[in-house]
Amino acid sequence: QKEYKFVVAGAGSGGMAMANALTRKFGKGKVAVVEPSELHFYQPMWTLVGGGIKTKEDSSRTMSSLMPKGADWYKDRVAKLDPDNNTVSTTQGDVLKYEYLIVALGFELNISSIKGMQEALDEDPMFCCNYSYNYVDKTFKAFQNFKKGNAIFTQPASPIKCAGAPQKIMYLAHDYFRKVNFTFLSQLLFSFILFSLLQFRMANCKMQTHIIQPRAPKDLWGPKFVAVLTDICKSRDITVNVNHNLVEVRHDKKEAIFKLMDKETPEYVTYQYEMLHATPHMSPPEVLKSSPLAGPAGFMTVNKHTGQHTKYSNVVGLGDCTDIPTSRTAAAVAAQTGMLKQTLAAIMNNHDPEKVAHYDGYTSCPLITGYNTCVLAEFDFDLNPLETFPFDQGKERRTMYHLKKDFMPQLYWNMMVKGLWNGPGLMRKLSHFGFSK
Ligand code: FAD
Ligand code: UQ1
Repeated sequence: QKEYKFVVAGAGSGGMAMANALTRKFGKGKVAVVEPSELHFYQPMWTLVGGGIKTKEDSSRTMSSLMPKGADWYKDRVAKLDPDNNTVSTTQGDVLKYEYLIVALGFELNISSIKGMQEALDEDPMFCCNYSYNYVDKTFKAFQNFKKGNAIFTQPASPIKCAGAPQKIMYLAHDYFRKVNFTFLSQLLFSFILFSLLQFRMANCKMQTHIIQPRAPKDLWGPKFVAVLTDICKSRDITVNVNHNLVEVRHDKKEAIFKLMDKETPEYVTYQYEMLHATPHMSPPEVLKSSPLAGPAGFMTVNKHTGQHTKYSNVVGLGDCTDIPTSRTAAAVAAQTGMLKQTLAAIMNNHDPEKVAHYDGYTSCPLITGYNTCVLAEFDFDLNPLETFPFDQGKERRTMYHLKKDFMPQLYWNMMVKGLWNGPGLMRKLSHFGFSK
């Protein structure tokens, strides 16, 4: 058994930022990081990889190049979280004792929840998914090989990371097909199968109460940004079908089977697809779901303003695996690293974290709407816009496209993973001369 001041579980966006910040502050030998992956991914780039704007190699760095030198990296999986004994065990049998635990285990993809999805990913060139590094480069090839028929983009009936990503790739596809300008364009039925979580919540309360935060699309972005997206869909040939949940793919027949969510008795509808971009269900990894840190829905239960665990006071969490009720993004994670720095300082000094940290739910989704346009949605827990820039961000803008494509990766690799970026709160205040939340 080894003893550390801090153990960080998972070194994705949140864990790597915290590991670097804590090692810088507390020095060598104080921080242990448990992370099995050889590569660290800048996942927000995968939309651009899918659109053929970046390569997938652009989105990754070796984990070792980002890991703080003074931290001990256990290149292994967390096998057990035991907060009653302040230990984390790894698959290979290391037992790490901690004073403080930082949990940032993210979301894993549940591809098997859609029957036939794995086979389709492996065997059908026109079936793609930007959510996986292994398959993200299939998407642009599918764009190029698309001739005519339905291009379908799905969103599941459960919380996902970056809820905008399934739409962003649809806008890119639409823009790409439009630019290629085939004569079949007039016959093209472009279906966007967007599941209405609001109705899902009503239909579903009875049977799936384990989903604690099923948010309606209009709950996802707030009214301002939903209005913008609705107009964009209307003004292009995009059909929005709600209440459909993808349950099966028969790629040999090019069929996608959807369950209709607003029916009392199960009803299914089959769509023929030429190209299908599917977004699978996601959830925190099993090791977290089955631990005492998780609530009934499988998420780690934390105070939404401080990130402190609701029961274990020396355990904090951030990012996708927590039950913080905001849209799950790297932008939210950035703001949450600021929150956790304050929370940990308070806990270590026996102060009440709630008096020091007050995360407002800041999250952001740069909604790519075409090959040179983007709407930068930013909002808080109550879906009030929290816009960084002093102009109306509800418009499609080229500047925001370049912010997403050129500036964000630099910000991520040079600041965020190093634990030096706590989100744009300060920028927002400065650009609004202090007249912003
Ligand atoms: P992650 O970064 O996913 O890290 C989790 C880490 O835990 C991983 O390194 C994993 O290997 C590790 N892990 C898992 N299991 C174990 C285990 N048992 N033991 C140890 N380690 C383990 N966000 C934005 O802000 N803007 C965007 O435009 C945007 N677009 C996106 C587009 C796509 C296609 C995707 C997939 C995501 C996008 N995101 C975007 C979301 C963003 O990437 C995530 O919200 C963010 O990375 C979450 O950070 P995290 O630290 O919680 O989890
Ligand atoms: C952000 O901070 C962030 O994390 C690094 C992102 O993830 C890639 C984002 O997409 C956005 C929009 C932000 C917010 C930052 C600014 C400057 C608006």
